[in-house]
Formats: sequence, structure tokens, C-alpha cells
Amino acid sequence: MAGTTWAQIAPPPKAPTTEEAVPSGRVAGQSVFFSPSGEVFKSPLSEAYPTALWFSGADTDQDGALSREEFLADALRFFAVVDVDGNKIISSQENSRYEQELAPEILGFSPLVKQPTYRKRENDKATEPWTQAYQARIQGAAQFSLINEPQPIRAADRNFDFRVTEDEWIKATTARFNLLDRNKDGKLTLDELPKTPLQIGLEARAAERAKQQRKGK
Ligand SMILES: [Ca+2]
Ligand SMILES: [Ca+2]
Ligand SMILES: [Ca+2]
Repeated sequence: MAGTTWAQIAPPPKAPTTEEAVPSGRVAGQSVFFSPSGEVFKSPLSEAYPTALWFSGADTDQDGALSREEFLADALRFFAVVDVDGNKIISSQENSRYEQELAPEILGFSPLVKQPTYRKRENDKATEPWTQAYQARIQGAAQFSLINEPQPIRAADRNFDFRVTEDEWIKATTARFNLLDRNKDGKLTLDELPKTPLQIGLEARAAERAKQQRKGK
């Protein structure tokens, strides 16, 4: 294992060409959602965006809110799915399988996700052209997620040793819960969760199509 890095097993996504503009694994006519732990949920475009699928599965007492305990139990359930050999550590190989088999969308770019454009930094007093700050692309899982984390497994690797222990996973899960609990009441409700970049893109496309239809009448 010495010398193995995340970079070796998972090259960063290339800028999309026309042919590659559809995420690998994406099926036409389906919405894609990555849970805060990085689990993929899909639903037909005709149905509600799949945040609700994940949410209702994690809400084990079905009271319409995710407690810290429910959120953690859901995260640990998925940790066990990725930790194939059950040694409570997600290895490089297990992470690689996650990217290739469980979440191949992570390696592509959705054409429906609106990417940020070059924007001048607000506090920049200098006028040189190189003061133009480039905002990072929305990439990987972040396209389909409530949280801006392109790779949720790697994001949990706090000490950068290319393995994610259960302890690291619990810490990442706690941080994710705190981030999403915007009103700080110790539980997550569907209405306080943000929309994912893909969800925003899908809604914009639907609104545009509705406008075109009205024009056509
Ligand atoms: Ca609940
Ligand atoms: Ca393992
Ligand atoms: Ca809350």
C-alpha cells in the first residue's frame, strides 16, 4: 500500500468535452441525488427529486425530521456498504470501488448544473487582470449533493492517510449534520435542506419549457 494515493486511484475529473458532458452512469430521464454520506439515489424525472427518497429512508421513526441519531445511523449504514471487508476502515480499494460501481456519476459533469463564471473578488482593490478570481467548478458529488463536497468519502479522510476510519466517518457525519441544521434545533427537516445544483438546473429547465409552451399557444 505504500505510495498509493487517492490521486493514483482516482484522477481528477477532466474538463468535459461534448461527448463526455453526461456523467458516467447517468441514465437519461432520471434525477440523481447524493446523500450527505455520498450514497446515490435516483428517481424518474416525473417524480419528486430524490432528496425525499433518502430522507424518508433515514427517518426511521417517520416523524418528518432527522434526529442526530437517525442521521448518524444512516451514515454508518452506508459506511458498512462501502467497507466491503467490514474492518471498519474504507481503504483506497474500497473507495475506488465506490467511485466506479456505487457512484460513477462522481466522475462526470452534468450539463444541467450551472457552473460559476469568472468573477472579480469583492475586496480586491488592485486592478490588474490577474485579480480575477476563478471560482471552483461544481464537480463530482457536489453537483448532486446538499453539501459542496466533490468526493464525500475522501472528504472524511481528516489525516490524509488515504483511509477513512469509522471514527473519521463519525466526525465527518457530525460536521455534515451541523452544516445542514441551519436553524440549529438539533434536527433536519426537508424544508431547511438546500436544493442541489442539479435540482436547481432541472427546475430551471422545467420552467423554461413551461414558458416555451405558453408562448407556443
Ligand atoms: Ca425522525
Ligand atoms: Ca475495509
Ligand atoms: Ca434543523
